[in-house]
Amino acid sequence: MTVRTGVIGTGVMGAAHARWLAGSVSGCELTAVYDIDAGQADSVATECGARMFDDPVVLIKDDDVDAVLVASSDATHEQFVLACLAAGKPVLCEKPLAPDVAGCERVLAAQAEAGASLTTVGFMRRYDAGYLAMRDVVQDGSLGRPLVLHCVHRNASPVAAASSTTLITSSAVHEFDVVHWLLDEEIATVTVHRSRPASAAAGTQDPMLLVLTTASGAIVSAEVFTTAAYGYEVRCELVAERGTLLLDDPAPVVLRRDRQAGRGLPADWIPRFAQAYQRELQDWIQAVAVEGPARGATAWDGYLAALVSAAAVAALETGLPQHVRVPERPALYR
Ligand code: ISE
Repeated sequence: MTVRTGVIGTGVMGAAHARWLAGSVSGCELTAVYDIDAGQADSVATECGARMFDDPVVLIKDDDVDAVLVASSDATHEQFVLACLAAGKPVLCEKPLAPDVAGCERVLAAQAEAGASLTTVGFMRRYDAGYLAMRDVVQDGSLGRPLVLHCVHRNASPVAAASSTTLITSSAVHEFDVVHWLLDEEIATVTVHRSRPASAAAGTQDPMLLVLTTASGAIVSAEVFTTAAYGYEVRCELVAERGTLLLDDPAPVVLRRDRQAGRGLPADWIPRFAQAYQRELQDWIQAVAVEGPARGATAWDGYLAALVSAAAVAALETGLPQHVRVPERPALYR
């Protein structure tokens, strides 16, 4: 079966997804695109040979669309995921599933009603070779119990009109999912420490340092710095009982010139995670084709990340540690 896909939101991320679905992912075809900016949608539609829609809900219901990728602005994710669930269509939603906990709860309820796990959340780091290698070592237990995790998340510049809250719900949220997925446990508490803001921070709390503890007692430091100027960089180091694991910048080539040695850094996350994104898309398409459960992050994972985001926003506002209260997972919720 060829999966006919539609993309809602063709900004930087959505356009990249559209190109991959049209060009490098097998077993699928890009048939439809929509963007609030019709010119943007039109140019992606023309480039990728897809139909441009002027109504996202019409796109979702269209007979030539089997599955939908949502990459519109964060605040609109929930409404489009709900429309996909109402139409009984699988949906890959870019992170966050919704910026707030209530939105994720509505998605979980709609999915339970649909009676199928139709939602995948785009936490692409789960498909990155480096993070996967780290997870293998954590799982084989050879290093003993994880004790400390240090995460660094730096952007050259923030994506759109960023606020301190969106630095948490849109950027730090990757770290929340990584901690949960890598250590296979839930985050129990969050504290947010403020540095003095960078000159380019434009009124936001940038950088910030989040300290998390996990249910089993590991501790995590996560630096989020989105106006780092020099380039995009994600690092992660695990300290365990019998050794450490370091996910460093993966650029394979070291350039030596003028008495200096150095590795290039990408301008943003797309080159850094291009392979991971394409693996994520391939995996999703395969799951849709066989009507199997989605294998990436689930709606429940998106909900867990939103619970931590909400606690982090409260921690930032109050300056106090916050507990993350995770309710019992109802059997139907994935
Ligand atoms: C952006 O939306 C992403 O998804 C990137 O992966 C992340 O690194 C960046 O901070 C976000 O703003």
